[in-house]
Amino acid sequence: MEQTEVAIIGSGFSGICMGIKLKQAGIHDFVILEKDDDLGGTWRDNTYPGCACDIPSYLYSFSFAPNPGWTRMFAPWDEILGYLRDCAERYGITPHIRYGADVTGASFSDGSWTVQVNGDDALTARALVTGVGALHDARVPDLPGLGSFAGTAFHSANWDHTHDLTGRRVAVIGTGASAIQFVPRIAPQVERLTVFQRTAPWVTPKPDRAIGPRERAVHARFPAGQRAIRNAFYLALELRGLGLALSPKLMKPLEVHARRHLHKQVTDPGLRARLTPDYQIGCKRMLFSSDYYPAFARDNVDLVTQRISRVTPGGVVTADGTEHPCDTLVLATGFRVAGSLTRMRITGRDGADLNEEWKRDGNAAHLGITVAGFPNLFLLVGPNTTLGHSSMVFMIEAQVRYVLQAIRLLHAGTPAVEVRPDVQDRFVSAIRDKLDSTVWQSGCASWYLDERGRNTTIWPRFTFDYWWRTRQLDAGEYAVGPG
Ligand code: N01
Repeated sequence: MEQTEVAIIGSGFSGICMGIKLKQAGIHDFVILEKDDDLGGTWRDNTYPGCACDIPSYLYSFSFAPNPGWTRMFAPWDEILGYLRDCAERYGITPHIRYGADVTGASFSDGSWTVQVNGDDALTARALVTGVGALHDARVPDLPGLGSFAGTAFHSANWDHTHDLTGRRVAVIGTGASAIQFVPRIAPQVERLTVFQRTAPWVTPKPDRAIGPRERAVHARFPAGQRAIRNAFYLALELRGLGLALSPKLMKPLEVHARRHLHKQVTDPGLRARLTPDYQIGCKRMLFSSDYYPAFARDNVDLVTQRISRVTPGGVVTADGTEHPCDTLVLATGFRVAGSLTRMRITGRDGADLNEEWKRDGNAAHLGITVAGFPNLFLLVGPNTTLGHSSMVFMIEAQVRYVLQAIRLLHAGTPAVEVRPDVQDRFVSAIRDKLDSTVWQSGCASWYLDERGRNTTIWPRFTFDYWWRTRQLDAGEYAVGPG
C-alpha cells in the first residue's frame, strides 16, 4: 500500500492552504484526495447565476497571496475558483492532488492512518487532515410528491446550466444566502418566478462595486495599499460581529439598518410585512443584497409565504390548497452541515467511531481541530469554527498554522499527537457555556444548530481570539506518545 506523511481530504480553500504551508515548511510528502475532477470545493460546485462571495474578496483570500486582479469588491464564483487554481499552480500544489479519490473511511492503528479511497484501502499516512468544508452536501427537502415533479428540478448547488430558463415558470424554494443572489438574476429572464419563503431573512445592503483596471494596476504596484484595505475590512466585519461575540443587545443598530433597507426598497406595506423577519437579527446568517428586494417589485415575481404542503407533477401546493404551477423547480434549500465529515467512517484509537461519538455527544473538537481518541487527525473548519460575519479564510489560515506545528512534531519523530480528553472537554464546555447567551440560541431554527438544538457550528467569539488561541500549539495539552 502507498505510504505518505500527510493525507489531506478535499481541495477547497482548506486543503489548498494546508498543501501550500506544508510545502513552505519543506514537507513535500503529502497527497490531497479530491472526490471530484476539479479543485475548488464550494466554489467549484456553486455556479448558480449571480453566485459570488458575500465577504469582500480582499479579505476572502489568503493573506500570503493577495490578488490585485479582483474585478469586484465581492468577487463572483469563477474569479474565486480561478484564484484557487492559480494558487495551487503557483505554489506547486497541483501535482499533489488526486482527482476522483472519494475518501470513504479512515482508521488509525500502529501510529498511522489507513485511508480508504472509493471503498478500498488505498494508502497509509502519519497524519490525516480533513478539509471537507461544511457546505457541500446539498440538502434536498423532504417534501411529499417531490419525486413526482414532471418538470426540471435541481438544487442551487448543482445548477443545471443546460436548462434554459427563458420563458419558464420557475418556483424557488428557500430564501437563504444562495437564493437571494440568483433570484434577482433570473427574474428578468423567466416568464413567472414564484419564491417560497418559509422564514424571512434579515438583509442589509451589499456595498459591492466594480474594481476598474486603473485601481487594479495600483494594487498590483502597491500591495501595501491592498493590505491596508484588507485590514480595514477585517476590522469593520469584526465590529459588525460585536453583538455576536459580546451581547445580542448590540445587534440593535444592525437591525435598524436592515429595517431601513427594507423600508427603502419595498414600498408596498403588505409585501414589506411578509418580508420582515420575526426573529432576532444574527440568529440566522445575515445576508447582504442590494437587488433582492427590488426583484419583488417586478410583475412576474411572486412571494409565497404559505407553507408548502406537497409537490405535484405540475407545481407546488401550499397549505391553503392553492396550486402554484411551474415547469422548473429550484431547491435553494441549503446544505446538510453535519453530513460533510460524517459521510466518511473515521475510526480512531481502540476502534472509536467519530460518527458514533458525535451522534452521542454532539460534534466536538479541541479548538475545532483535534479530537481525543483520534491521534494525528486534524480537522479544518471543524466543529464551532464556522463564522457568520467574517472571512472563513482567516480561520482556515489560523487552523493550518496550528496543524502545521503538530505535523512538525510528527515529522521530527514524535510517534503520535493526541489531545488530552480533559483539555478537549474544558474547551468544549467553555464554548457551549458561551453559546448559551448568544443570539444563535435566541429561538430561531438555523443550520448552525444540530438536531438537539445545540450550536456545534459557529465560533462564538472574535476571530482574533481564535487566532490568538491557535497561534502556538501547547504540547502540554497533548499526549505525545505511541498512538
Ligand atoms: O442555504 P440556507 P443557502 N421548505 O440554509 C429554506 C453559505 N453561502 O444555500 O430559513 C421550505 O441559508 C430555508 O428556510 P428556513 C452561507 O454560509 C455563502 O442559501 O429554514 N423552505 C432557507 O430559506 C449560507 O448560510 C455564500 O425556514 C425550506 C433556505 O431554504 C450557506 O451557504 C453564498 C425547506 C436554505 O437557506 C447556505 O446558504 C451563498 C423546506 N422544506 C451561500 N428546507 C458566500 O458568499 C429549507 N428551506 C460566502
